[in-house]
Amino acid sequence: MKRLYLFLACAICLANQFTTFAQFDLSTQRAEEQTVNAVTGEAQSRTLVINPTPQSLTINDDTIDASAGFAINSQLPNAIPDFIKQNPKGIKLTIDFGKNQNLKPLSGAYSLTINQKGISIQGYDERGAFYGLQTLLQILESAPISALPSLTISDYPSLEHRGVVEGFYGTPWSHQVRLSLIDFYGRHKMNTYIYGPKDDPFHSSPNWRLPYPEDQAANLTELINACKRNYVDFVWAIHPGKDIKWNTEDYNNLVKKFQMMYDLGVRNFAIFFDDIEGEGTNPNKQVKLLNDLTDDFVKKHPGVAPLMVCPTEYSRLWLNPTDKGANAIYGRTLYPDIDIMYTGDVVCSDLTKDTMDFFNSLIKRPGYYWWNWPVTDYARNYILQGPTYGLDTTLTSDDVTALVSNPMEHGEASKLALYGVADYAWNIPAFNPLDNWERGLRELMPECPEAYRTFAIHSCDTETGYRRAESWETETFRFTDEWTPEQLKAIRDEFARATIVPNVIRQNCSNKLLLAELEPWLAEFEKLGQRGLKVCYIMENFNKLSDVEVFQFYRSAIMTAEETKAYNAHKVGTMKLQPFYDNALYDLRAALQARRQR
Ligand code: 14T
Repeated sequence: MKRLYLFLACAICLANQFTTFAQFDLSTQRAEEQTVNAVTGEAQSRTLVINPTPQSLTINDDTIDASAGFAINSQLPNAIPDFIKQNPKGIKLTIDFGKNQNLKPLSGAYSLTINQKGISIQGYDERGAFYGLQTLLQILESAPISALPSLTISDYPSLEHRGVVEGFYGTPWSHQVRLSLIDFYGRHKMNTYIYGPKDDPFHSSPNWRLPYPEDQAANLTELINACKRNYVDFVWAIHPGKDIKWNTEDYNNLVKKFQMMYDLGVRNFAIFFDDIEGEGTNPNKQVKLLNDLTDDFVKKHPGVAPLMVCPTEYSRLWLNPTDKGANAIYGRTLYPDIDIMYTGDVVCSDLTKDTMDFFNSLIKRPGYYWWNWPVTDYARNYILQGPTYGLDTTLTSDDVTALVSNPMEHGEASKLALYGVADYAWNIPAFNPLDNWERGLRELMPECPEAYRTFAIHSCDTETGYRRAESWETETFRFTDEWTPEQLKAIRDEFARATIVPNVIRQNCSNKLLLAELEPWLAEFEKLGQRGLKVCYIMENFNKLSDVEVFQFYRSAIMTAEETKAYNAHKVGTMKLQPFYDNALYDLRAALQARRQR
């Protein structure tokens, strides 16, 4: 609970207002007005759907008939998916890497050409060839096989590291969901999965010193292999700061744990010093630990990447901005190839140029952005299905070296947000939040994207913390306002849809894991639709109904104590729909009383 209060206070108040936790006062902070920025961008119509959006795509007039299959010559070690029909006499499909001099010298860069001579994928590296294949697979899904567009794509990532940090409090993802997410990362050219669930006791206290039990170790090995297949760096993070002692014994404990993880296949390591107090927060000790580990462990183990760190002062809210501050100490003394994570001006913040300039000047390198969205560990009664936005499209890799998103404990339901994270981090200048969201809805629920959209547009905001636009197509009004029958019809229709779409989703969505995660909120959405329809009916017919009739309908529209409790546990429509209902009830009651007194 303490954590929750701290979070709310942190997220709501302005940067630099406080220097220590002790000064937070939730009650005053909550009263502050929180700004809700509108979603930017707009839906585009396009024939090909490729996510992330390629940096350069030229579509020619002619088409290629590949219905006979492909004569494949691939240098990739992994098998080409079965649905690509092989035929030695078919269209030539060449996949190669490491030879094309014209590609950007960036891991993951590739070119893809489709023309009368066949299909050619050239990767800058193996990952690039894999990404070229992912693009081709998406083209094959969105174009008819007998008329593939002749085209040229030249593509590369905006940011070096793109992906996810499983870094939330709450139930860690299941093994099955993690595996499904790792395939999703590969498909959308995300190359980073940082494993750091706060509630894995072998990641944090009390058990960070101990080996994983055998079954969990076996699962981790499976995740590492899934990451390899998808060209994703599996980063194993440790969170030792709650009870670490700065002595030789604990240093050796850390080295021993790293060795155990190395033996399981880990080649990327991070140390998280967030959310701790006491001894562990000492920045000089933290730096010495990271530098020593680099010398004693990283450099002595072939294939291990430079370490990464999440500092204790990971947000501008409570960092010391002076020369003596922890981040300035990091900047001066931490080995320059160690990446330093940052959550921005507050704990859950927009990513802007100013945000990064400020941090980078302290740490003397481009920061590694930890985006606390769509994480809901501070507001677990919401499910976030809104557009990915709040990311500055003028940033480059000189400003920020990575974007990793900290998602919800609902892994499947986080994919919609990650669809946007992947798009932004790959191609920053082209990022179009609303268009990405429209495409994401189709990708994640192809069976009933419209129904998913109706649910999603009313499931975006958390009311506290990081505010997000919600229900932006819905216009609400008070019963006491001047309103037109058209206005009433529009909102009544929306409530009617809310009563219907949960069943459409239940009956059509083939991703049963996603459905199970959404279900508690679908149920509440359905009930919100039903009570919304009731108040609309009374509003519409108020003058025609007798006092007794109004009273009866009014009573039937009221939420029982149990209904309120259930709604509060799984909230939807908090920005427009539920307030419309609440206000309508309030106004109708007052109007009925006034009418009776006349
Ligand atoms: F490491 C960090 F970058 C970070 O964000 N740490 C935690 C993270 O595990 C959590 O998921 C996230 C969202 O709630 O925020 C951080 O947790 C907090 C944040 C607070 F402001 C814990 C206590 C706080 F007071």
